[in-house]
Amino acid sequence: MKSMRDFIAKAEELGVLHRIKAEVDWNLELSHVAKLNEEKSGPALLFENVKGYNSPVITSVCTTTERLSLIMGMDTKSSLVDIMREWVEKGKRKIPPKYVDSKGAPCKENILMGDKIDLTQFPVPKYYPLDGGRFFGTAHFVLTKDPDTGWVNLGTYRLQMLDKNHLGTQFIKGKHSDIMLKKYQAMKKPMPVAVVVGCDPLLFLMGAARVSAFDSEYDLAGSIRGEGIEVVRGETVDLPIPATAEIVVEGEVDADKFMPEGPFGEYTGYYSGVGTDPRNYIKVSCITHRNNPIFWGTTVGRAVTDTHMTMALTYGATLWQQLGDMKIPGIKSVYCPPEGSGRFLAIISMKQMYPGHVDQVLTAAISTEMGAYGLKTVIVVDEDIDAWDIPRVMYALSFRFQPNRSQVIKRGRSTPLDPSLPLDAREITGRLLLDATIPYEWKKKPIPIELDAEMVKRVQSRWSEFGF
Ligand SMILES: Cc1cc2nc3c(=O)[nH]c(=O)nc-3n(C[C@H](O)[C@H](O)[C@H](O)COP(=O)(O)O)c2cc1C
Ligand SMILES: [Mn+2]
Repeated sequence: MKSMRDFIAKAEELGVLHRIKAEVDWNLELSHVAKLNEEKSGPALLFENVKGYNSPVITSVCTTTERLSLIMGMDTKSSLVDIMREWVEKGKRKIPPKYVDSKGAPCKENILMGDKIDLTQFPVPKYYPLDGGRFFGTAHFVLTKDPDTGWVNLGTYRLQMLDKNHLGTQFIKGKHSDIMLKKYQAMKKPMPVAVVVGCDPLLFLMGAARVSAFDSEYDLAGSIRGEGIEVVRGETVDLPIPATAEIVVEGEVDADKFMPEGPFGEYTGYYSGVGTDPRNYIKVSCITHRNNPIFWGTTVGRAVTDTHMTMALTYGATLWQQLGDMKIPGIKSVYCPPEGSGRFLAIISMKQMYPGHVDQVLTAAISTEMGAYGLKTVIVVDEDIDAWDIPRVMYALSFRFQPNRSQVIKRGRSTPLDPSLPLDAREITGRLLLDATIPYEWKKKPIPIELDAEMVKRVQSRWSEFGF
């Protein structure tokens, strides 16, 4: 799979893509169709007739594990944990992107500069009634380059369409684009960026993943695909752009310039703030797009829908990957439930091998790049329980967890989107570390009740005699 068009063809073959031919308004109607469809785990939607526009919009691409597996190139019966395991395995090597001839690259079919730049030519949705405007960037990523090392980053940070050549950004403090922007600021230079909307869907997953600092998400994507992602240079920025991208917006961000942005109906199920906030913005220098470009959006908003399934995979997989990078033995599985958008709650199943091993895993989890930012609760269970098996996790919290002994509260960096904190004090969060295991060092452990194996066999052989 190399492009959004490849995804559409495969999803259609599988019967998990639905084309909507009726006219739909970009203003609330489109997002509401998508959201209601996603609440029922419905198909990907291709809106072919958006009011006032000639080009289509796709939504609901990542809503089900079936489609996430399709994107990952896996058996479509795979579970979220299977997909994460594959991600972690593939993440052990890196395949960098490869430059291809930009002549004939689909993303260069139309090149618009100067007066021709007009973001409103695309059917950009307005998602929720109280949103500050239309959001150009939801299922997209922003490409930036570290001015010192050349590290290329892909990050999904919402983008509001402010007018025909400005996009409002929200690079949360400490995100990789923010780290890079501060370097450009110190050099008194604007930061070149490229925004990609519509592409191989794997690249959007990469944008939404907490891949560690200094690592390029492109290299992981290449490893998952088994070959380098094909890229071309931008027209006005020296950044590697996926050759098959549907829409590319090039421009620059000046760290010292601001425009009002927001609010937006975020994945927490609440608005990101009240009213607008002054934020940095992208000043557009060039737009390139394919013929009949496919605009891509995700509905964000209240869980569980498309964005939450995306983040359950991308945040869960990167937490697992980063624990792996620490080379801690015994980690069996990691699960970050989509109900918490994959980012506030993590469950880790492990085989204990020495005293204090659970404490090591609990504190390691909140020290990873993923966990150090906003993760609020970590639960560790023994290896006989799968991290994703919520009823068994509840069992462990009831029968193995002991608040007297195994509950630790720490402090750490929060997301400004966390609605459990007051709007004006969202920098720091508490973290709860729950050890729901049977202590390794106990000489006498609780004796589990087992059924008598012979009796089970006998009863099973007589089962029908009992009138079942
Ligand atoms: C739909 C969607 C919207 C997001 N919006 C933002 C945003 O506005 N700002 C932000 O900092 N992160 C946002 N995120 C989370 C980032 O994509 C995520 O933290 C990612 O790791 C950022 O890339 P980086 O680690 O390379 O900085 C969003 C994620 C998704 C899936
Ligand atoms: Mn990154």
